[in-house]
Amino acid sequence: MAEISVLQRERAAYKPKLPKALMNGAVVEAKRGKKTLSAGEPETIKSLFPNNFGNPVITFSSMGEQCNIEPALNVGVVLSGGQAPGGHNVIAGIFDGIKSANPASRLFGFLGGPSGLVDCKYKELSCDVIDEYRNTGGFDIIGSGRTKLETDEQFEKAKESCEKLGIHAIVIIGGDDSNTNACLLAEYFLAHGIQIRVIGCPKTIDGDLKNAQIEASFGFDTACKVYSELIGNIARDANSARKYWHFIRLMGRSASHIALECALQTHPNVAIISEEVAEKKMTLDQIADDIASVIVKRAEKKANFGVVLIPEGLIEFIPEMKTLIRELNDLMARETAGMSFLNDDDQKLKFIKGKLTKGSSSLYDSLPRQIQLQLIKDRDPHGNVQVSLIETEKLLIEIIQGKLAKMRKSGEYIGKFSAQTHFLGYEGRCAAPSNFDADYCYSLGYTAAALVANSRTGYMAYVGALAKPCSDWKCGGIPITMMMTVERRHGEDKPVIKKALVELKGRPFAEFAKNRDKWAADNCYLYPGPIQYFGPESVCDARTKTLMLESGVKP
Ligand code: FBP
Repeated sequence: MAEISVLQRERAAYKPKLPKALMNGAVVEAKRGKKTLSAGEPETIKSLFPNNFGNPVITFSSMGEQCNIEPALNVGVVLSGGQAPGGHNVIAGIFDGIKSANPASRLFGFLGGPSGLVDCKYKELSCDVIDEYRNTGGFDIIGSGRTKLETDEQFEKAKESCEKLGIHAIVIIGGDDSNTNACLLAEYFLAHGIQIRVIGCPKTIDGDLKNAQIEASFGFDTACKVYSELIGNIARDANSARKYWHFIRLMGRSASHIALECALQTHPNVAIISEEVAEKKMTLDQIADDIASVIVKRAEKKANFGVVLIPEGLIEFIPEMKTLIRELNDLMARETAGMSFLNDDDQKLKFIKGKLTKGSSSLYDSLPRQIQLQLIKDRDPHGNVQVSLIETEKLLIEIIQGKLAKMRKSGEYIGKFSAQTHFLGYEGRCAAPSNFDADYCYSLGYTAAALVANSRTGYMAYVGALAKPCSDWKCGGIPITMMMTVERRHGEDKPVIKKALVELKGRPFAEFAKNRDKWAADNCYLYPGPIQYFGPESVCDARTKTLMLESGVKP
């Protein structure tokens, strides 16, 4: 057997807590709510999902005693998109849930993401395999991938894979796009009289899959705790050495939930929130001005050090950059063939600049060459720029250096500016799940199994009242169509689950806005330290500040 760490060995014994509703197994009583609508554009969503639209919300309560269902359930599971702590516990929850419904049930993991389902690449997940992965981070039990599951041809092949293995239901663990596609698959199966059910689970460290129904996506809690530990350590170093400004870019493709949560956990001198930048229509130059003014003020107090948090998605929220990126995306989609002949970076840059509009071309020209090249790297399968590859922190430092040099000449700045850069992303995505994520994920998996046992399809597993102790959590299923609206993507109207951006009128942002001037001027750093798996509940079971504030509880 492969060697495992001491912590991993001890942690394997952790028994995730389950809500009361699920304590007696996955065969639970399902209460049906009223008919539902969609988050937006109900007529269009209804026309696209005639078989799923309007389904009621399902709430589970325990039936009191364990009972078997017949026949045994064969379930397939897919991990879709970026890793998020707790994925293995979702799978363990599904496994234990279907076994509780009937011990002869079987779980098949499709390998490497949605493509595994299409190409029927799978492995059966036995009790031994599941036990090896309980409470561990990562998605390595079956791997993940970013293949989009959206064509009829793929759906047909998915059906063939399921029929070959005698699978009754598929659970797709993914973000907003993957859950939208889970619903498309559920609709296709219903429309073609195929009896296979499809259930989704809300995953993403980015925290942007949440809405009136879903309180949090799994992985956000652990990832933010890992980043906050590291930011706290860096802040303490800054406060000890007193000679560096640390610019820390944080993952989160689009929304700034991670940056905001980490700011609430660590009290940095500056934290940029992309949604505020967009709302105030700020330019790159204005953002740099704001940071420079904090640097200047702190220098007056001889504090030539500090910590700046930058959300990874910032670049796409700056209106002028957004226009440039949109033009680049279209251009690169249109000119794939033309560009494939250009091997040399200089040729590529010349080609691109010649095709941009005047405004975008001069903005592009003003950027450092490194950033120009990062902006034309390959797009992701959804056609989006891969923001994790763009070093916004370096771009900002370069602009700020120029500003400080000018201010020094005019006597407005008397300090010394020396910057260090960091990018925190992959460090947190596969961490061993916190107690919260371990419990939440296990409950999500168990709930997915209960939805399957109740013959539901087109639903997302739901576990709520998350600020309360686990035993009081509510569970059930939300019809995925209920969260949908229509958005224009790459020139086409598409059904989507709306991404949740940071609410500028929401409590987490208000808490940050109330304190940020004090955090900028003084050294108010908090040092959260590493995630604790053993010890007092107040530490081990702590929720994110975002979740507590959104639930109306003062953290
Ligand atoms: P998901 O939306 O699939 O959960 O992934 C989120 C994320 O971690 C982003 O924060 C980041 O921008 C992106 O994945 C990085 O993707 P990759 O793993 O392909 O480098």
